[in-house]
Amino acid sequence: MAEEKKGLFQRLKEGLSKTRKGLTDKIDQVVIGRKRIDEDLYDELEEILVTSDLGVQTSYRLIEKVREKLRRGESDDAGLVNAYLKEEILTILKSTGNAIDTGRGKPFVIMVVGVNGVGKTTTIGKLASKYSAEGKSVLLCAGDTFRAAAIEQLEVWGERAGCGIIKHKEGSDPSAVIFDALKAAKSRGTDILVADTAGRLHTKTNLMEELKKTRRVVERELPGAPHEILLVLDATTGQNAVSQAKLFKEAVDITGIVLTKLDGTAKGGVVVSIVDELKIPVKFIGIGEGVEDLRPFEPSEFVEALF
Ligand SMILES: Nc1nc2c(ncn2[C@@H]2O[C@H](COP(=O)(O)OP(=O)(O)OP(=O)(O)O)[C@@H](O)[C@H]2O)c(=O)[nH]1
Ligand SMILES: [Mg+2]
Repeated sequence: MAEEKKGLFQRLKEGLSKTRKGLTDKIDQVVIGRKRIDEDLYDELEEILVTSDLGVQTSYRLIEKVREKLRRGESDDAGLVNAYLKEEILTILKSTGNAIDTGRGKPFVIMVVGVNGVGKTTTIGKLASKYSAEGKSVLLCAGDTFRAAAIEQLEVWGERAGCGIIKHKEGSDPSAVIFDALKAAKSRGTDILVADTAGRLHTKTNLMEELKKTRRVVERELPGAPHEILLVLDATTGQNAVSQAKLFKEAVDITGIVLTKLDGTAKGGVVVSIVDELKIPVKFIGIGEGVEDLRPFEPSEFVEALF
């Protein structure tokens, strides 16, 4: 068990290596060998944070906190900067709850939304495998009726996870598919229903209306559902992820975020920015394309892997 845990942490560290190079390695470079703390140091730090996509506001707040702590300690040991930053980042990340309690409903309904290509279907596949492996019965809903390929893609993930799928033909109304999926989940006694949706630009009003409609159908057919509406964000898009989160929150009141592709970017700092600015919890992170590359977001583990 300890071995396995170490292996998973190693994977997380590897997945976050680009972010670490962009953030903590650079911080080390400006801190190490510096005898005194001066304004230049703070300026350089702020620039590193902003370029790692922590956002201007969050970066500023973090620097002010570090400054305050150093002042209070009356220390001018630059080596403390790293430790203080780590503490402050952890405080931000711990400020929201991250766990998903799937026991809150049966079927427990998770809707997965987001713009095109962020990793929605892949995340659903990974989730299905995770929950199946935990011994729960899972049903998938092929709510992306926009392309035939989207339905097939979800079927492949469903087979891999050994779970069922409810689908209609390409081009049909997504609300009708979710209606059928809910009915099937209820009659089969399914534990968890995960619904895919078509990728849509957060700025396209008609598509956001369609999403609202799908959500309303779920609410009407199963009071208390959807229990989670997860917004998938691609970490490589940096600060644009923050504006996507704002608009999806307004439209369907998302309950959490899955941040994917953290393995491919030095801009993973966007996690901190999202939690700090929007107070929306990050529930999972994606650190690769494989089925095992979805991790529950655990603030301490994340910060340990980063620093
Ligand atoms: N490196 C990496 N790639 C990922 C991750 N998650 C998803 N991908 C890749 O991102 C691409 C798009 O994934 P999809 O799951 O099809 O994205 P989607 O949001 O369903 O896309 P649409 O349905 O077209 O809107 C695929 O090539 C995935 O393998 C991740 O965490 N890391
Ligand atoms: Mg998809």
